[in-house]
Amino acid sequence: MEQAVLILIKPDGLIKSLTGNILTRLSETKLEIVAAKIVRVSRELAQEHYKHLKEKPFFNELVKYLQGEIHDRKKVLALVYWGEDAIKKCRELAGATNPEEAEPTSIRGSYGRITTSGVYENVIHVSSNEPEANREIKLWFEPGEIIVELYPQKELLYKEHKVKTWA
Ligand code: FUP
Repeated sequence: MEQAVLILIKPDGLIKSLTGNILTRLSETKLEIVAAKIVRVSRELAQEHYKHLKEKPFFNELVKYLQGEIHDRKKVLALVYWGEDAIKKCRELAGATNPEEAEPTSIRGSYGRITTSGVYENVIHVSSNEPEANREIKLWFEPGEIIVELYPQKELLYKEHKVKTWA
């Protein structure tokens, strides 16, 4: 079954210069990259992304982590991969959520760590299932930023809507 998956290379992945290694590992899947961008993560975006963990004691730390406040690297690399069994393939490569339980050769097993405050810094996010991938991809990307039509779209005519253009 062909499906899409959201991948985030989180601030710890970026500050540790792991982007190349992670993309190389992901290329083993032979999936197609259909969207990619660097994002400055707002508090609202981080909270919405991790809303299923809102009640957890580590939620605030987790939001700060995704925003890059812990690593002084305030950005993440967001990508959408597309193809056969994309979620399963990428989650296998990523490894378990807890870096200590992750397969040592997986991305999180190789590069993740647990901080003294107990947050898993696991360098990469991978959507956990199709409904979550759908929700997350729509949260992080606009339709025009993805080169294929993953989900139904509509066109709206915005009047007097301020946009930035090159001067
Ligand atoms: P995953 O789908 O593997 O990203 O796992 P979750 O959505 O359950 O967790 C999201 C993030 O919360 C993880 F990347 C790390 C963090 N987390 C912790 O820090 N401690 C926990 O006990 C569980 C998750």
